Amino acid sequence: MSDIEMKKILVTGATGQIGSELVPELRRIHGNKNVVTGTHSRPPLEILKEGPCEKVDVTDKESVEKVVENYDIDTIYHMAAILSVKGEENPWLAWEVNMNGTYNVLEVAREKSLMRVFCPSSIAVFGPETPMDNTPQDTVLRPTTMYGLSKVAGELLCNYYFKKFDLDVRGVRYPGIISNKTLPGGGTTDYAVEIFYEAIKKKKYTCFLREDSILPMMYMPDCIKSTIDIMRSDLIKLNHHADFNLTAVSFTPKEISEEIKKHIPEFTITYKPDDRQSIADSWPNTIDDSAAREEWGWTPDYDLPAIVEDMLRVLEERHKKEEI
Ligand code: AKB
Repeated sequence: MSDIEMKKILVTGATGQIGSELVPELRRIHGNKNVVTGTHSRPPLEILKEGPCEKVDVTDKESVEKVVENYDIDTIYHMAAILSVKGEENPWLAWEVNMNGTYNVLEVAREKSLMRVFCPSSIAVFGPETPMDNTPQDTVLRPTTMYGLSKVAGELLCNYYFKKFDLDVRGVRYPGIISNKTLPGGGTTDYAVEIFYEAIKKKKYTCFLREDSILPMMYMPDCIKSTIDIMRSDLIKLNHHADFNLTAVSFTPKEISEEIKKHIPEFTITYKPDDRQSIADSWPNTIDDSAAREEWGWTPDYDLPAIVEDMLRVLEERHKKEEI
């Protein structure tokens, strides 16, 4: 299927950190009216109101079905999920949204013979027994969080739907995503976003992870690029489907703080590790994403200095306008 044939898109979880930047980009490519913002609890940002907005609760299959029917949807980006920290606070909700929500989306896609579905996974699929450095594509998947186990099951389910029902489901294992429009909600990698807001507003930050806690990360423009590129790639070239390793850069809280200090010399950081540290400790340091590079041409554009420079530039402007 060429890009032009992808005409009617539904994005679930569209008001979240990634969804709120993915929708405008998809609308730029496909036209405002062809991309439906599926929102649940958070009200959509103004920009998301430039095209159709519908209430979609992925835990209620009928609510997904209704929008798919009414808008003649052929492609779903299923971004709704409960992340790692929120998932540990409320594992029952994480099960409901991540397991049953994904199952409902896949079932609607199968029943309505949709062309393509994007189901993101995460580095949370890995666990303490996984090799931590240059984590291989195909390796031990024994996570210790509800989020992680729901993502492993989600990947397996998506791959099952591809094999059993010929449903073209694709997905990547996102690392921590750094962005400046919508705050992430309830993740372990959230410190790498919060640190910028605090650096600009207060010139200091207390980090909930240890200074040497290294994690794989990515800037939002790379995240959006990867999401759209994998959906545009040729099915015939894909050996993997819903479980591509993906990364851009790995760094520690100390390293990002030192990079920030190059722009804001008075910035200080202190460390007060909490429960989130054990989640971070169970995730890889660095990721081998060669399968994504080989099968659909993945390459990131932003390294740590480029991320820090751009984040500070954008957030400084927003701070001057009193938006943050
Ligand atoms: C989280 O920290 O839970 C997420 C993720 C890595 O999937 N950002």
